[in-house]
Amino acid sequence: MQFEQHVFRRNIVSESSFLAAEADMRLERTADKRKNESAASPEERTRYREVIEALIADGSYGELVAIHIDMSHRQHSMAGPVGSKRFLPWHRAFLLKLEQKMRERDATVSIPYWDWTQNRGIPDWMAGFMPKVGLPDGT
Ligand SMILES: [Cu+2]
Repeated sequence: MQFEQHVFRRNIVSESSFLAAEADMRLERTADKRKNESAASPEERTRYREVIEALIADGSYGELVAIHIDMSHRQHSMAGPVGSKRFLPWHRAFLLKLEQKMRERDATVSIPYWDWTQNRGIPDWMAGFMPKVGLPDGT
């Protein structure tokens, strides 16, 4: 019971600071509109991949991956109804955090959306993009 309370308290602190950062980013981005990935130019696609590779190289991407694989955030449906309700807002905040990191490298880059109702397959320009990501714990 004491352990559960500790974990619960830790999650509230870490998630509240994460979501507060997201709220700050949202204020900065209110005029932005996501672009369909199919409309991204070859240059935009190249910059996207290059920025991701740069974030992998400096460890930033791995830090975000470590947050995503931490299931104590209960951000997926496997956490039950709470996870289902948290899925979209949690991932929206997560992607804004990623995009902020990307823009520190290249202010013109953005994360496009993928309309899988029109294109069921992984977009061609991302299909072979599977770089190895190192996590902060060295794995
Ligand atoms: Cu997820």
